[in-house]
Amino acid sequence: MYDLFVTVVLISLGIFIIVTGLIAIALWRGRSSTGIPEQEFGKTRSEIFWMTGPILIVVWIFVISAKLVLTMNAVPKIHPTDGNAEVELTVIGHQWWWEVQYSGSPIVAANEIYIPVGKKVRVEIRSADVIHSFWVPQLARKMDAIPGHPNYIWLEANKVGVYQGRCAEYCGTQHTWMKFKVFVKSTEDYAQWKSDAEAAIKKTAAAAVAATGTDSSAAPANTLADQGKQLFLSEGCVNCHTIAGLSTPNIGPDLTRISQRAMLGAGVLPNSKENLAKWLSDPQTYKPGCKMPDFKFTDKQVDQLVAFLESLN
Ligand code: HEC
Ligand SMILES: [Cu+2]
Repeated sequence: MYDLFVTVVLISLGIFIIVTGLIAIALWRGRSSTGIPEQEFGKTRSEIFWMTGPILIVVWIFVISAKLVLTMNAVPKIHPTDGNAEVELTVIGHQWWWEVQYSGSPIVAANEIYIPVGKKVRVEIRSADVIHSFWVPQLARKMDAIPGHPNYIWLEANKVGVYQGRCAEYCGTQHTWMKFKVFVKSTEDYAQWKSDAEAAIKKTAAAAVAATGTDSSAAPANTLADQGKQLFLSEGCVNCHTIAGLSTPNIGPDLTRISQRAMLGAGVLPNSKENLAKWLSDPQTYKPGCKMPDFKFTDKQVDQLVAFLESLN
């Protein structure tokens, strides 16, 4: 895209210089004339030249642009067998956050994408509600997230770092706060991150299964985290949020590894214990109109929920 951009700019610059140059020459030559200079009519050869020249240039720009668009669109719709994609992701736009699923892995993240450097990442883009647009300006072009119609895009970063992404299609009140980050890691760091995440999810799921094995009604919820877990189950959080082994919906972000998240609310607050408490005590203050209701929790209940969510990692 950059090469095409530079080519087109150079062509335009050349035309600009020729045209303004000719005008400057004409002005210079006619500077002392009074009255109307002699006019020339019907020079067939130069008319053909000045007609076909620009047409050929436009056709040439069309051909090089079309070629690029066709190669850019060539993202396989089914699982590629040529080993082209090293990582496959499904990104789902929700009002107003992003769900990120890793193919062949239980990892489900929210508003964060981890990818290895220098690898082609195939991203399937979906929407859970309205039209959104997935955009990481430094890594790829925009791609719309359309309900019922998956789109595909390549993501590839050649430098380790953190890249800002956002929704690029107005999708309702909190469109502005539908941000995400792409963490580009070295191959080793990425592998480490992936195995840590998978191990943590397994651990949380196993702990949840073990807990339902015992009679939880008889066992008193003695730690703050246990009390938080009871609240999580009784207050309806389980109807919207997944926690491995505990619940499965995706109305809201997966909370299995919420303690590891960089930001809350798709960018509105940096993640910390204090900010998690603020969010839980009233999400509507920090992200007005967002799809998580204000539960009007007491400070104690908020502490319990924070202790529970922070205990998952
Ligand atoms: C009606 C569905 C719904 C219910 C019920 C609900 N949430 Fe949410 N929650 C959401 C949505 C949607 C978001 C994402 C908001 C956004 O960023 O726009 C969210 C965000 C969050 C976040 C921030 C996650 C992140 O990565 O930014 C936390 C933490 C959270 N909810 C915890 C809870 C807890 C604890 C409960 C129960 C007391 C709960 N939620 C109940 C829908 C719900
Ligand atoms: Cu949007």
